[in-house]
Amino acid sequence: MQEVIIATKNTGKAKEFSRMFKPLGYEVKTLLDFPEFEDIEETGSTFEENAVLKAEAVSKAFGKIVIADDSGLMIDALEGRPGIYSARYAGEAKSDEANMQKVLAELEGVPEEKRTARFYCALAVSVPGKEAYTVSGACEGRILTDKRGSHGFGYDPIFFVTEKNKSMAELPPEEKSQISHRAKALEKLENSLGALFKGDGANG
Ligand code: ITT
Repeated sequence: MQEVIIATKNTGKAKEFSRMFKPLGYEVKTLLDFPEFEDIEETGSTFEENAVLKAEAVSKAFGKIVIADDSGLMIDALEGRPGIYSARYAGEAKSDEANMQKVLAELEGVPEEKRTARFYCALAVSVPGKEAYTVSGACEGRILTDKRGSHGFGYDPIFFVTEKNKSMAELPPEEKSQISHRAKALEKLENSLGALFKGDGANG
């Protein structure tokens, strides 16, 4: 199997990428396989900029093709927050539970029709010596008033997926991997993957 490196230390993302890349014939390696690799500062002001920063830092260090994911939750009633700050919304500790409680508290008293939100994912591809490029995907829904379901990670238990009529955390992993913001972004890369990795002996 061909190997693809994803520049992430997030275990939830790592699992989802492994699942999504398998049928495409790729084995996923992430920064969890290289724990000594230092955290990359996300200093960009958009998901796309941050994804490029992560992909380029890792592809430069390894000399290989690298894909990075920058993603988050955008809530209309909060003017798009937490957005690019989703991972650390309630503080540096990156606690999913604290992040969800903060969102639920901020939306207290906001009626259902005004709780609209979307997950957004930007994927950046960096090929050594070339300029990185990005694709993106989104998944529409609304914020629940309580947590539901036990699958997934991050804000999944409080995100109601309109097209599935279930919370994201109520969806089994194989279903989330078909409809998520991450899946939609990856779909846009699928056609170019073959050409991208062709002849890239260093990655295989
Ligand atoms: P890496 O930078 O190492 O990939 P990270 O968790 O810091 O890990 P981001 O900066 O892209 O990654 O932040 C993404 C956050 O957005 C993540 O921690 C979750 O809180 C949220 N998020 C993204 N995708 C999600 C999903 O599919 N389900 C639930 N929450 C998600």
